[in-house]
Amino acid sequence: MHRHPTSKLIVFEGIEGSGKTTQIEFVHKFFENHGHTVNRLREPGGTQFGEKLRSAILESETMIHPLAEAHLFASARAQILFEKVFPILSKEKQIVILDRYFYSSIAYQGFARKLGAQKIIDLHNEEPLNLRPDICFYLKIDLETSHARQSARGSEKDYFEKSNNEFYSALINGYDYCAENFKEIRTIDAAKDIEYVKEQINSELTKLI
Ligand code: T5A
Repeated sequence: MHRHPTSKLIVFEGIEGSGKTTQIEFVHKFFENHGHTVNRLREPGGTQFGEKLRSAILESETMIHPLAEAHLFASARAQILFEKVFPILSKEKQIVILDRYFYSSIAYQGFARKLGAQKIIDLHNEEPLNLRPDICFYLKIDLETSHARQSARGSEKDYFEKSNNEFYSALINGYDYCAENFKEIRTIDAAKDIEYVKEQINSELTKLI
C-alpha cells in the first residue's frame, strides 16, 4: 500500500457511551483547522457492503455464532480498507477518523464472546487487514458510567447493548489487553468531563502532526 507521509489514520475505541462520537466531532475540527481534509468512517459500515453487514449483525434477533460474528466484522473491515481507507491515505494531507477498528473485534469477539484474542489477531495478519493506525484513542469508562450514559440517551438497545454485566466486564478486560499489547493505543480516562477528555486527546494529536 502506498501511504502519503502527510496523511494519518486515527481510531477511536471504547465501550458503548464512552464518548467516541462526541470526541470525533472535536478531532474533526482540530484537523480541519490544521489544513487537512477529514474523512469520517465507522465500523461496521462505511461502505454499501459494510452497511448491509452492519444491519445483518446489529439488527439480528437471533444469536449469531461468535466465529460468524468475527468473520462478518472482518469482512466489513477488509472492504472499508480496500474501498475507502487505502485510497484516501495515498493522497496528501488526508485524515481518516475511524469509529472502531480491529481492537473492537478483540474486545467483543475475542474476550466477551470468548474466541480468544489470538484468533482475532491471526485473522488480521495479512493485507488489507494488517494496517495499523497512527494512533488509537481508547476512551476508558467503567460499567456504571456506560449504563448511566446509555439510559440518559434513552434510545432502543441494539444487539450488543442488550448484553449483561459479565459481557461488559469482559469487554473492558479486552480493551485493557489491547492497551497493554499495542503501542499505538493511548488510554484516556473518559469517565471525566468532556473538556478534560478533549484536552488529553488534543495534546496527543499535537505530538502527531
Ligand atoms: N462491534 C464493532 C463488534 O462487536 N466487533 C467489531 O469488530 C466492531 C467494529 C457498533 C457495535 O458493534 C460492535 C460494538 C458495538 O456494540 P455502534 O452503534 O457503532 O455499534 O455503537 P457505539 O460505537 O458503541 O456508539 P455509541 O453511540 O453507543 O457510543 P459513543 O459514540 O462512544 O458515545 P457518544 O459520544 O454518543 O456519547 C454517549 C452519551 O454520553 C455523553 C454524550 O453527550 C452522549 O449523550 N458523553 C459524556 N457525558 C459526560 N462526560 C463525558 N466525558 C461524555 N462524553 C460523552
